[in-house]
Amino acid sequence: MNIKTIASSPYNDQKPGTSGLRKKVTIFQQRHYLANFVQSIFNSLDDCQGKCLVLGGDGRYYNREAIQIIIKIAAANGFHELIIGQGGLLSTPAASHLIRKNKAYGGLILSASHNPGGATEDFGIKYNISNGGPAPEKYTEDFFKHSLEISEYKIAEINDIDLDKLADFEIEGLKIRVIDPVTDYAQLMASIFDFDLLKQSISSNYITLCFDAMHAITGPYAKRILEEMLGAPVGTVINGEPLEDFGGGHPDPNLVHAKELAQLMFNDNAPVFAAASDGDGDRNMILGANIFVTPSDSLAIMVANSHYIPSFAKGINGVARSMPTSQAVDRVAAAYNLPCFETPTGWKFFGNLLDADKITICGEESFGSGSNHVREKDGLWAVLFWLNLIAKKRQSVIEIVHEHWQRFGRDIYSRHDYEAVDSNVANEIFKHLRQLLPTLKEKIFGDYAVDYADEFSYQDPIDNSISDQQGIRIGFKNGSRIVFRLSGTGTVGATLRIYLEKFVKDSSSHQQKPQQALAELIKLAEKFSEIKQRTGLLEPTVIT
Ligand code: VG1
Ligand code: CO
Repeated sequence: MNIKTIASSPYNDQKPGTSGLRKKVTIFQQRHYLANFVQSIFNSLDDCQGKCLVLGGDGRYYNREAIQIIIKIAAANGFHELIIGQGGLLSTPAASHLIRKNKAYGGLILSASHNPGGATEDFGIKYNISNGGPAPEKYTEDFFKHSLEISEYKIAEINDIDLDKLADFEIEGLKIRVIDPVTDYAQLMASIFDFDLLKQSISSNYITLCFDAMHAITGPYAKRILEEMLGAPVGTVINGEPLEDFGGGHPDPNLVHAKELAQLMFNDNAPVFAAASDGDGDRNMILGANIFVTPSDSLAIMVANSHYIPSFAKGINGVARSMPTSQAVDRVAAAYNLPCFETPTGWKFFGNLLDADKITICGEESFGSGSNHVREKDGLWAVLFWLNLIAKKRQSVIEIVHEHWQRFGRDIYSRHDYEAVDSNVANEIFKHLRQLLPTLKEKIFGDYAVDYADEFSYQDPIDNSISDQQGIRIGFKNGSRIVFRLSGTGTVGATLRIYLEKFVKDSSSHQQKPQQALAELIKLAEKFSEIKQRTGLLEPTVIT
């Protein structure tokens, strides 16, 4: 194989965020930009000689071009085998599974997840390690370091490969397998859930459903699993064709961006169940007739009912949630005597706990949940979990949720995002909050007496690594919390997130509307952070 060495010089902005490197497509299209980053990853890893790499993405604009470039750089760096999803497609959880199943060295996943796609929108790339999970911080810091020092990259002089034909072939000693992106993942799902019961429940119309793939990666997965394997009527999956620009939409499954689905579910003719997933298939939004299940509640409910799912029937080891996720799951863990871990935002922090069998199920408030079956959050897994629960418990979504609140109380929850804020203003807001923290101790604001006010720092219980500055927390004696964080996935300016949570034990107050129930906390959040005042924004950009 002929290998060329191309001289290059560093870009200074290739620092991976919460989930890989995300930038505008136009940034990735700069000369040698993608090649530099990929070479930096390979330089940082131990020897790539003779190793296997999984490769695929969510199909967004620039996916195909990027894959062809990466194939050539991987070949030049000595990889011996490449496993690529047909059409260049792989959902994030499916890629994680393929890495594990094939004992690959790692994988490159091309996606900017829930960010919009298209020529002027976002692209992203993420490296996953051999456990199938996102590279932990010690890796991503090293990728960045290498990217600042890069002076050349290696590229093989081979032709573009045909990504559309399923095939196994060899190019001068390099094995390439273009595989069906869905088959292995679908088999994995069938091994976790009770597919016979689901088939019966769907064919008897006990469960009627709608799944919105938002023109992103889960279309082919959901069609195969829900329609072909489980027998749901054709048309159950809407927006099922992956498009390079996601049909102009924002592939973020929440009530704002999956509006069509929300309207369907708050209607007299609503089906029993509806769900949506994001750009790369790792998020989920769960809806029942006349109810939206917050992701934090969904996590708690899944844990509380996990024994109904065949693969968890023998029990689970423990649970984890990201820090800003509501404490609903903590209540379940306490009742079931399960260890419960609080990690920083981002799936990479669950990897060690899952590998060490400390936890079995984990999740985030940002529409993400998953288990030890892969090392990523998994949108369709959560959907199948809920369908399995409905079928087994013979209860509707609303009944399951209300029963849960009756038993454990309700953590009323909302997140307010302020997007595209000037980065200097955002940094000033955090500086101001840090200064405020020591003055808040023991202060009382109406019904809210401050219990603690700090900046979250995490020490990984397995490798003892420390991650500082993971969000500012103000906890109150009544269990309520306000958390402030800066997003690590945006591509324009800074995104400020405020997470609001109020615990209500008494079931007579469970039916409150979140924004009303949280009104006092929303006011306090502004009083502490001065976000509206300092940014000039009158309202959050997105409320979920
Ligand atoms: C957001 C979410 C976080 C999630 C991350 C990746 O990060 O808050 O919980 O893990 O996106 O999700 P941030 O830093 O913007 O708050 V996704 O579906 O990329 O893959
Ligand atoms: Co995602």
